[in-house]
Amino acid sequence: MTDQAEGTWHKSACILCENNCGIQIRRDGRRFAKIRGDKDHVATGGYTCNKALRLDHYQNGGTRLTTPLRREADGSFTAVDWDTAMREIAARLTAVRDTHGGETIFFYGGGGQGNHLGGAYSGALMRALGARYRSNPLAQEKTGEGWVDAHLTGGHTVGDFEHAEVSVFLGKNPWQSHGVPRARTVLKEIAKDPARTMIVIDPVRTETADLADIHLQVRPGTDAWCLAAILGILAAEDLIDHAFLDARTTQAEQVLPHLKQVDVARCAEMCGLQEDLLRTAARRIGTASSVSTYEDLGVQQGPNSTLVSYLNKLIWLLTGNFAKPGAMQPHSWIAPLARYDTRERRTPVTGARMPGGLVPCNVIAEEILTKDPKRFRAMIIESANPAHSLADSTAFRAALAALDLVVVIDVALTETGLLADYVLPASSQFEKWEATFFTFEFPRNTFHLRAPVLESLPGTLPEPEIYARLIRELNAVARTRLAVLRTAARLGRTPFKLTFVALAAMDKNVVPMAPYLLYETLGPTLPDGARSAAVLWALAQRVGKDYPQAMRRAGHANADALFDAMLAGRSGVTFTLDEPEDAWRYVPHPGHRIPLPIPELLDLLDALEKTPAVHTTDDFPFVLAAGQRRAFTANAIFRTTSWRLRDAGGTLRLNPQDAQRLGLSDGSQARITTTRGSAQATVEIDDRMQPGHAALPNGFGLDLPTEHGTERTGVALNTLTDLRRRDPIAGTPWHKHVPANIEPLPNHQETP
Ligand SMILES: Nc1nc2c(c(=O)[nH]1)N[C@H]1C(S)=C(S)[C@@H](COP(=O)(O)OP(=O)(O)OC[C@H]3O[C@@H](n4cnc5c(=O)[nH]c(N)nc54)[C@H](O)[C@@H]3O)O[C@H]1N2
Ligand SMILES: Nc1nc2c(c(=O)[nH]1)N[C@H]1C(S)=C(S)[C@@H](COP(=O)(O)OP(=O)(O)OC[C@H]3O[C@@H](n4cnc5c(=O)[nH]c(N)nc54)[C@H](O)[C@@H]3O)O[C@H]1N2
Ligand code: SF4
Ligand SMILES: [Mo]
Repeated sequence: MTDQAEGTWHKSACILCENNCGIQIRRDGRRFAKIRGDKDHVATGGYTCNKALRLDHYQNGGTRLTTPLRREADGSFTAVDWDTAMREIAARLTAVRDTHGGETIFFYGGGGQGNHLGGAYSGALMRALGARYRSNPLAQEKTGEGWVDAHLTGGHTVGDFEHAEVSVFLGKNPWQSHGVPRARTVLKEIAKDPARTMIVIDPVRTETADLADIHLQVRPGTDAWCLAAILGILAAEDLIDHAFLDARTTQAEQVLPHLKQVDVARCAEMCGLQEDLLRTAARRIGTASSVSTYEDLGVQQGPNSTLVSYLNKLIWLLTGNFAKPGAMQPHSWIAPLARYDTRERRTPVTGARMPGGLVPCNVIAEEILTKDPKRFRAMIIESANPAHSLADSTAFRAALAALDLVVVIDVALTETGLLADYVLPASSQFEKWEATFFTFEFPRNTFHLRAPVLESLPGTLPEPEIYARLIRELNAVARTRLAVLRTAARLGRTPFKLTFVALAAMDKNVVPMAPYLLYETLGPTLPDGARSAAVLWALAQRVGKDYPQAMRRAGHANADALFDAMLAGRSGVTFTLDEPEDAWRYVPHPGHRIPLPIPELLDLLDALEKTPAVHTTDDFPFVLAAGQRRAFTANAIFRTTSWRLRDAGGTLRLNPQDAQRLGLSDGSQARITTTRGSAQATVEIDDRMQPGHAALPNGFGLDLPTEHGTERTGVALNTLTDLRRRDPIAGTPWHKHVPANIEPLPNHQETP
């Protein structure tokens, strides 16, 4: 990164959503002068959306931290040096462990949309402390789906939308939120091909719905009835792939009777759709040569979410849409984002289920705000802003205040950092080696290790170094152990591997501490300062063990060759190449068959007739979708407002009828009130919304520093949400279904 490098294009990736499109950056000093797609990128081939071009606002937005901060008794922050911060934090964590037990130290985060490499080292710190509980944002969106997947196919699946004859988007707006790689290109291709059909299930006529052949514009929160109706029609009209069920699944006979009982007409009425339209959609799905579906926040953050995931998956399973081109596919992983285990772990205080081994985000505050001696006492938070992003900020903030110690690791001083005892400044995602584990592709699965684009901002450190320093302070690993591995690493990869395997056989701490051990021993031998990539060596070994043939087909003779390819591949590498039949090998159940019944969820399906579909009241008559993805939202990754070229304030979108009734017009101010709080927003009249439904964007309402204190633009959504509104199984929040009242602000009231 000398001056010579200024005129060159640096390869990296966008960090704003899970697609992590490959980009190239041209610098002017530390500024990102130009950004364009990387045509060589193995997964995205040059594609980007409008947001990647704004990444300079992340890198140089002006709110970066450059020194560790310590909270003093009077509540103020003092800048402290790294050695002091590390020594004091280690001492305070040790005190919590010695007094209350290591399991009262709780870890949250470990990565956002663009950075998972640092988080890969957090497990070693947890091990060193005896910490056992963790969570991250997946536990407020994807854990219900993961729980269902674990029962059915045994793991995560993705749709093959590039080839599917029928594509179904369920509570998902890929035009804006992506998730489907190269989403806009893929959606346009589907729309213009008369042989292919797009079905969108969404109460809002979204940009994706504009391209759809069939838009099932359900009433908000009634997807369970909509999907039950589709399954009822498939069963009644026998649009079921019996050959697939016989050969590839078990116990279908325990599921089908439940579906035959569904009262389709009543379900249609409940979700506000014409029965005929539901029949058209069901028949299209039931007769297609291939179907892929994508369920996302519109259903995962609403009522009956785990049931809806199950019904969604039954639709493609009963029609045989698994493990063939254009249909749903399992896939390999570089590292699984969560591990689902049928032995259910429970949280220590409230006994909540922990799908994926994660504490549901909505119970964290309840696990802390109690007198129970097993309550969490300390929290380490990395790459997340839970005081802003978790339901019920008021409760979560009270929980943070009740802890003995809160440590936040972030690039900026966030809403969560402001409540911490220590804030540790991380180098940005363009200043260090970085990667994500969003490796969801089949048959060609790819991984991208990014090299730094510029030097670390002085005073900041990459997360792997922060974790390593804390572990050194804790004296968690014997020096002799490190010395043996260091010597082996100097001798070469083969001696290193043999030594590592021998140590692991001797000492059960070696595997859990592996990221740290690798960082300290193999790390310094890696080229270009890629010490943080050391953990990938262990992940490559696992790829070689779990998917040996697929790895070799992708061109890697062995795990070490794959590791070297990851280190060298600036536009990413294909790490596994599967064949369609390999899909079945990913199904871990006996005979690689998919067991179809989930009794608990079949009970909920049967009970739908008596399940309330309306959660609004006279006091709170609107359904507020608190967190719509829009053209200029990107979680809370940018901490500037100027990155947005439109919708600078984050409008409240309302149907014209509602607006007229309330005397609101475009640009007027409205007050939004819920059981938990109230906020003010600018109204945007939008006939894409249905009456009674309102939407606010996510990612607004940050408290940004100004010359005179802080300033908040737009609504901090979770001042409005209630942590008790959550899924009974996965504990996931109802962000998309918040009963609310909306009224004009008196001083802005206009005559209708
Ligand atoms: N531009 C942008 N892209 C992003 C992000 C971002 O902040 N901005 N964030 C990223 C992240 S972290 C995620 S998880 C994804 C989320 O991506 P999405 O899930 O696609 O995003 P949302 O807009 O939250 O919700 C999707 C749709 O659900 C609909 N919906 C609301 N209520 C209901 C309902 O009751 N039933 C049904 N069927 N649909 C309903 C909404 O109208 C919306 O169109 O986006 C990622 N991509
Ligand atoms: N009401 C409501 N709430 C929601 C949602 C909603 O739709 N409605 N959406 C939910 C969803 S799906 C998600 S995924 C979450 C997201 O919410 P969070 O998990 O809190 O994550 P982000 O907003 O993506 O912010 C990530 C943090 O990482 C920091 N960061 C960026 N780069 C680095 C780095 O290199 N190192 C470190 N240490 N930190 C870094 C950023 O400054 C930021 O503070 O929000 C959830 N909350
Ligand atoms: S935000 Fe846009 S450019 Fe960035 S990764 Fe997602 S789709 Fe790609
Ligand atoms: Mo998310």
